[in-house]
Parts: sequence; C-alpha cells; structure tokens
Amino acid sequence: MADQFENDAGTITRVKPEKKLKRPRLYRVLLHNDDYTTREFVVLVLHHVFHLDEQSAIRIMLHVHNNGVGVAGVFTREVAETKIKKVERMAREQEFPLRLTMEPEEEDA
Ligand code: TYC
Repeated sequence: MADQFENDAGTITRVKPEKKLKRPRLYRVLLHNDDYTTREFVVLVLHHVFHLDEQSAIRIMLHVHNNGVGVAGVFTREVAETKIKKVERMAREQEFPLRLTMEPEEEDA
C-alpha cells in the first residue's frame, strides 16, 4: 500500500490521502417575466444587484420579456440566495411581483 510505511521499530505510519479541493457548485439565478414589473425596475435591479452595465442589463431584461425567463448571473449558492432575497425585497417595496429562482449548473467532469 503506497500510503502506509513501516520504520525499523515496526511502527506503521499511514498517510491519509489528501482530500481533493473541489470547486463549489455554481448556481444560475433565473429572472422570470411578469406583466406588472416595469422594464426600468428590472434594468435597475440588474445594474444594482448583478452589477451589469446598462447595455447588458437592457439586453437581459428584453430577453426575459420576450422569452419568459433568462439568466441574471451565475454564483455560489450563498451569493445567489442573497441576491435573490435582496431583489425580492426591493420588488416587494414597490409592490412588483418580480420572481427569481436558482438552479445548479451541470457539474463538469
Ligand atoms: N414584462 C414586463 C413589462 O412589460 C417587463 C419585465 C421584464 C418584467 C423582465 C419582469 O423579469 C422581467 N413591463
């Protein structure tokens, strides 16, 4: 066994195989279309919370408006959850029904 050694006194030392450092799983934050949230508010949120520039924010907002759903960004689980909560709080303050969800990205080999 490669991770087991014996010295002259007969003491056997086992070396624990190093634990692989796995990359954290990443999650897509999905933005869902609705009929009531204003386009301006969605662009503001994408800019303010997801740090997208104006052009990207408008492009994603229009994509969601036209297709029903779109990706606002990809983050670790805690960051994704925090951003969703922040946006939902902002939306409820303005009484917009804006909805966001998250889904895990496929793991790569
Ligand atoms: N459909 C909304 C409107 O026409 C705009 C909108 C876009 C709402 C994206 C939500 O995630 C959304 N005012």
